[in-house]
Amino acid sequence: MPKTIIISNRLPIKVQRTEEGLAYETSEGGLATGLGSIYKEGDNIWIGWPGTYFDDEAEQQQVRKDLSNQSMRPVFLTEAEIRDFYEGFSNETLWPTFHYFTQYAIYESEFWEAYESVNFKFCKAVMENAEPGDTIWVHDYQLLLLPSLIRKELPDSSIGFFQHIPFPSYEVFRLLPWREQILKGMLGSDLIGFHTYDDARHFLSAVSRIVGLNSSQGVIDNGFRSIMVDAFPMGIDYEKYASMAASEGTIAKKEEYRHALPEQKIILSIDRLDYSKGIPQRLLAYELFLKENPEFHGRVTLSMVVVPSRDQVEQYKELKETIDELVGRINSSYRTITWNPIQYFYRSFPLEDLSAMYSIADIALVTPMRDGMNLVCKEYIASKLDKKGVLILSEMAGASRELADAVLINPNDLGQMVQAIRTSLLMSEEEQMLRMDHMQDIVRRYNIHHWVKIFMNRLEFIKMKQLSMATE
Ligand code: GDG
Repeated sequence: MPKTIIISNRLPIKVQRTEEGLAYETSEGGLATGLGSIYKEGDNIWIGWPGTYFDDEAEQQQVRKDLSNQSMRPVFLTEAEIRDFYEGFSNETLWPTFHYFTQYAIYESEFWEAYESVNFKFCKAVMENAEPGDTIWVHDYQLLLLPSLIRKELPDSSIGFFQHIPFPSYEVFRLLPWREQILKGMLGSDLIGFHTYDDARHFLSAVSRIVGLNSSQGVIDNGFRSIMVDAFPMGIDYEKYASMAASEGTIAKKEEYRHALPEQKIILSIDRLDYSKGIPQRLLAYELFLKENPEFHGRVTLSMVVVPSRDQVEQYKELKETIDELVGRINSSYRTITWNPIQYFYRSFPLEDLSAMYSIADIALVTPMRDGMNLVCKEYIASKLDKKGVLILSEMAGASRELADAVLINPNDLGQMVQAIRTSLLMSEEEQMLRMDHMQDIVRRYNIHHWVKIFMNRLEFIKMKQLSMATE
């Protein structure tokens, strides 16, 4: 019986060593939720790294055994692989290049060699589990070479690939010394998905100019197979966020927050620590807003959550310092005995707290310099049960293509961000509700389950078409 294999760098679970032994924490992320209905079914499996370094054979065996009961197969990475493949090529070469931060990109042949060898390692793990006829879905920029490695071993398998981060324009992509190998790696797929049409268009243009393969209506013919390239904007588990916002726990937390911030307009900002998210620019815009709008002093609070991420990498350490300094400067310049312009948290929160923050916020300020999609803004929309609240959203987030009723801004335009904050604070409730209603329709309809379904259906359609052409 053919099965489906999901592969991503990280498994939807985190394994940790504790004093009592190994502890398993399941991921609540959107991808894990959306694909949960697939990988837990029948013989289907999910292959990936469990997120912790294990060198002890007995410990690895234990992890293997524990995870196999949950339809997961671990790929163990060595310390050198974590450093060169994950922190190195994935996060210091591909991540900055694909987010247009080319000044941060490191082109290091040792990183590339590690990237190739870890992609081989993943391929080996796939081969230990796959059979002809299986459907394989590879995720994200850490595994760009994997589709063609699997194709060599299993020529007739059905392979889908989805990239969660942007695909840059040809002019930026071509800076990578390994651009051709990367594209050829991806072209092992039958279906290649991105969040937006622009990403898909950039990919097709890079394939045409670097590999010399042209496309017609998103389909590339490599002489052996047709490869379809399209946009599949990812959604969230809408019902989860909507029902959590109505839960007793969230309502109690919301009251607690309201009590702590009486009569304040709350502007919410939530991101992982990352230069792509535009956090310093957002702070500068808020500072300028306070300077130009003294009538709002004492009446507005920026509640800013920055979730620690990749803090071993130099640029992230520097970014953290920049944010700390800006928050310090703004708070010390404007605070009063009874008011703090910014509530700054450098940590992550349980989902219930997040839900209360989404529900209570008058404005969500989501202003990345680049973002594949951005799920935070969709979670905010789903949490707004009374439809009151405004979303300020960067044009550079994939989500802006769907959410035309947000107040859209260019994150490089400080003046426009300042104006957007003012407009949103003064927006009538009627207009807020009208805009929110439209956005909720979209986010509810194009949810994570819809996303998984249309991607898998398209992959199946392509395979059927290939089979029917082969028998003609
Ligand atoms: C990549 C792409 C694309 C945040 N703080 C806390 C917390 N979160 C959760 C949010 C949200 C997730 O983290 C962040 O998702 P994003 O989509 O905003 O951003 P990335 O992590 O950069 O994700 C992105 C995504 O992949 C999917 O394809 O949209 O463009 O960069 O779900 O809720 N969760 C908890 N506590 C926190 O403090 N529990």
